[in-house]
Amino acid sequence: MLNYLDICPEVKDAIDNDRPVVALESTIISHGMSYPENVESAKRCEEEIRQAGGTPATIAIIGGRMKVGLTDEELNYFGKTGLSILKASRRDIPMILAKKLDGATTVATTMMIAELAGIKVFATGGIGGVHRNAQTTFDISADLMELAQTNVAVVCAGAKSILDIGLTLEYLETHGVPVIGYQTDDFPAFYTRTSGFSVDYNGESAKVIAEAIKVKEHLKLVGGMVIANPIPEEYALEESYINKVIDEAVADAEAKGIRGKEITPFILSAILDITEGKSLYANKQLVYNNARVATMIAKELCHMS
Ligand code: PSU
Ligand code: MN
Repeated sequence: MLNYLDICPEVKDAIDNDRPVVALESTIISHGMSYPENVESAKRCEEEIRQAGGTPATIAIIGGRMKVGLTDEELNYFGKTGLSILKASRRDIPMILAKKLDGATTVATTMMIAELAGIKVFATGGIGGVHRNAQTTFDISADLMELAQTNVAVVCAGAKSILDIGLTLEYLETHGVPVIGYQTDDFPAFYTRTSGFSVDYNGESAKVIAEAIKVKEHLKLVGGMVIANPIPEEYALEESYINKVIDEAVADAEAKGIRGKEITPFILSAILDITEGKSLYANKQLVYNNARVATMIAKELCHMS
């Protein structure tokens, strides 16, 4: 296994000495934003984690190696190469590694690689989920299966309403994945602080969330955890406005017959186009906020046995 995994010295040192480490994904860099904004925002995420007292570990696949912690050069390469890097979900790993290709890790593969490296907390924007009309398309993100089997806590701003949020929460319940709100009773919908659905539990502090992660570990309960951290009020978008934009983007994908792994990136970029940057600003701010909360949780975890 270690033969495919490169953990950068700074991250390795932090893991070995039980200092807080937070994983970050790379699909958001190569498929979620364009260059050079994607690199700037990836660096700012790392900076937020450092300032909060943690070590960032951006995860990606480069030349068939699973990288945990990227150099500035690697991050730049990833941002510049952008969309021509393969979006790598769990099923893509064997061929990408065998062919020594590059891969942008989704929530699913970032969790998988974080677990291999011994990292317990991961910050991202939004998780994938059950798509609208999954009854007929069967389109359910591999992120959810990963949450069912991989022991990493994912701090996110909920899920975008490009998905069927109700069905996504049902799926997580079936698979025994705890869904915890960070200082909220509502499950957030990425751009907005509420979605009309509740979370199972309100985690009032990073400490109580870290305690829940520890309990899970002690009892050997397999699987991840969703920590839903709402976008800060000042950056939230107006609900009726963004919902209309999302409906339009989903309809566009349907009309063009977009399928499979292309759907999520297509809809995300359609939203960016329609909102002319407004959604991008909110997106960045909520990821920084998730990076800060993830670091607080990772710090608490380090103090527990
Ligand atoms: N949802 C977002 N932003 C994202 C993604 C999803 O709001 O950037 C990305 C993440 O990397 C996520 C992936 O893991 O898309 C899910 O893709 P799919 O639906 O094809 O599983
Ligand atoms: Mn899908």
